[in-house]
Amino acid sequence: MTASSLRTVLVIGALLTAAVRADAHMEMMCDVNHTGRIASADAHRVLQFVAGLRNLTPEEQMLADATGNGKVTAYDANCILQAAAGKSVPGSHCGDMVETH
Ligand SMILES: [Ca+2]
Repeated sequence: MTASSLRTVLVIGALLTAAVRADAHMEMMCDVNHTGRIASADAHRVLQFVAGLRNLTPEEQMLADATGNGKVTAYDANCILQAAAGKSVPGSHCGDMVETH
C-alpha cells in the first residue's frame, strides 16, 4: 500500500468514525421511559418489569439497571425512586449519561 492510499484509508476511517459518533445516542441512566428526567414513573416501569407485568427492551433494561450488575431488580427500582426524590444512593448510576447505540 502506498503512502497516499494509506492516507486515503485513514481519512475515510476518520470520516466513518465521525459519522458513527454523530449517530451515537446518549441516554440518561434510570430514565427508562425516555422523558429526559428520572421520575417515579421510571421506577414504576421497572417494578412492573420485575413483576412480569411489562416488557422492557434490552436498551430499557440497560437503563433500568441502576446498579449496573447486569440484572434488573426491585432494588434498581428503589435506586430510581431515590434518584427521582433527589437522593443519591451509593453504587447507583442514575443520572449518568450512557451511549445506547
Ligand atoms: Ca423518565
